[in-house]
Amino acid sequence: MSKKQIIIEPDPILRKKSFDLEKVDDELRKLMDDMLETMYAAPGIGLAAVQIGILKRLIVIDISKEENKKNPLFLVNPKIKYKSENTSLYEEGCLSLPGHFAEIERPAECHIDYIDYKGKKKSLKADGLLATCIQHEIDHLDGVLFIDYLSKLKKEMIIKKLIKHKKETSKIIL
Ligand code: K2U
Ligand code: ZN
Repeated sequence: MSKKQIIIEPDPILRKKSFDLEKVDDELRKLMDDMLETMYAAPGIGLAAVQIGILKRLIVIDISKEENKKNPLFLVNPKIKYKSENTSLYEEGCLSLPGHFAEIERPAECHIDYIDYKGKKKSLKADGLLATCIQHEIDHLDGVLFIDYLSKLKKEMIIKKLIKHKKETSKIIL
């Protein structure tokens, strides 16, 4: 397994739509393993393939808090089939927007169809943080970031700060 570089906003690839996968094979499972290792190391509770520069509709999630009770979810070609009317508020962050957090309102419950790590068709009903995380990650597959739900002013302020962050970190000579 290997950790991958996470792409930081602003970057045009984060605004592109990802493509469905044709099949789940060992090569894809290796990519899912690498994404999971990258996510745990960040650390994060979710990661979409586009965040490591791969335009495939592929997500890994693990909202378990305990270090020794990992419970990863591998979502291939996830499709939202239902979103509840009632909503919930969570403070969201994103590994592609380091250091920025905001309260985002989303449907409190969602149902998805997807293909799992072994290539089997599955369905999942999610609420709470899992529902929020699934919607956050599927947004990534459509080129949408959580800052898109903020006011123009707040979004532009965050992007300006990220441009400065990228300039400063790109100067660090290892
Ligand atoms: O897309 C990402 O970078 C994954 C986010 C997942 C997330 C989605 C919704 C709400 C919170 C997080 C990262 O894991 S950001 C790191 C993080 C972890 C736990 C709570 C908040 C932020
Ligand atoms: Zn994100």
